[in-house]
Amino acid sequence: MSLTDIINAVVSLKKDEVVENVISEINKGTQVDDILDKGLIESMDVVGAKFSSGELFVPEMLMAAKAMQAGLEVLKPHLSGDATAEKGTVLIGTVKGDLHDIGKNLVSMMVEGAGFNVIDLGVDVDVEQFVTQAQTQNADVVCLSALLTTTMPVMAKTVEAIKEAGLKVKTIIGGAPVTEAYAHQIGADGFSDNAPGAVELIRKLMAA
Ligand code: B12
Repeated sequence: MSLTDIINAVVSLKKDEVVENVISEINKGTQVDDILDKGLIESMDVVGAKFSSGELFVPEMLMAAKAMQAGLEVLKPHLSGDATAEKGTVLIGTVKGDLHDIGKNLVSMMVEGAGFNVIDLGVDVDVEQFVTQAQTQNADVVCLSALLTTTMPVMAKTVEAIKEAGLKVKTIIGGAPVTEAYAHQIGADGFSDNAPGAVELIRKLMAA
């Protein structure tokens, strides 16, 4: 049994096997970060590559995502967290037109585990919703996620609308196609390509 078995189970769309393999790795004492990065997250890259090469189609990609998420649920209680007093309010969502939520959920879980009050707006969240919620919830940081190159411009629109509304909230962005340079270009306050990095970034912005 190894981390490759987790990847193979996700790619073969065998949800129960993914769960069993994750439990087995936890029991073996494998580092939780390795199970996450080299098992579950890596499996999504394999699925993405197979989708690009025409070996897998959307229904299979969805089933693979569900199998991966079942593994993630098992891992959730083991993900590092140092929750003490509430440290601030973080609003998170996947932007309008985009339904990908695995990465967003992972960021959400870790930020919550780090002691922040997380308000998850879900997927396909429009610009106005981000602005209104940031205002009414008195958010400290707004996290925008996008997985499609076609939905990245919605991040720019959201950041702009938040600034135009005169809100003091910080904005950070992420998702597979997003880069540091893009964050800079659209005037976001930060970028990270992973969930622990998002936590660090939020801590830094809150301390500034
Ligand atoms: C699973 C999946 C799906 C599932 C999503 C299920 C779900 N509940 O999320 C389904 C089947 C629904 C789907 C649909 C589509 N998909 Co899709 N999908 C994927 C896949 C295989 C995995 C994505 C994933 O979950 N990765 C794992 C997570 C953990 O990684 P992540 O999201 O990047 O998140 C990490 C970081 O980016 C960061 N992060 C994420 N968000 C944030 C936010 C902040 C603030 C911060 C700081 C950090 C951060 O931290 C996370 C943890 O480390 C990718 C391939 C890939 N390798 O990315 C394609 C992929 C993203 N999909 C793609 C496409 C084309 C589509 C469709 C258009 C297909 C179609 N023809 O219908 C539709 C679009 C639907 C829509 N409107 O959104 C393309 C996008 C191409 C592009 N350049 O835009 C990809 C890259 C596949 C490919 N190789 O072509 N997809």
